[in-house]
Amino acid sequence: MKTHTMMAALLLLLSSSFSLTSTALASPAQSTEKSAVVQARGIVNDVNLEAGNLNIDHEAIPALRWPQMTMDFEVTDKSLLNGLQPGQKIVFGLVKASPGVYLISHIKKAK
Ligand SMILES: [Cu+2]
Repeated sequence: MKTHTMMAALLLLLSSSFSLTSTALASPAQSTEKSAVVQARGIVNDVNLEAGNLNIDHEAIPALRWPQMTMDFEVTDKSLLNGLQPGQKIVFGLVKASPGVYLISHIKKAK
């Protein structure tokens, strides 16, 4: 399973080799992001009700410096997955569980 820990390390590596922007990654503004719910959009590929996770093709999430990608997410409550089908467009909220690990805390169907 992909994790954003590796992604973050890669992005850090890339940005520091290109310029001096690595100092921006340690800015105080980062700390306010940690407790916030980050909004994102995507399309459901697969839902696993028993495991409490789903695979999403998500759009880029600038607030987290994540590019567009396909990945698995766990949810904070399995009931969030009720009624979701592959192909469903969703708007969802991410909360930080641990460094580089985000859980989906809410899901809304989108058009
Ligand atoms: Cu991702």
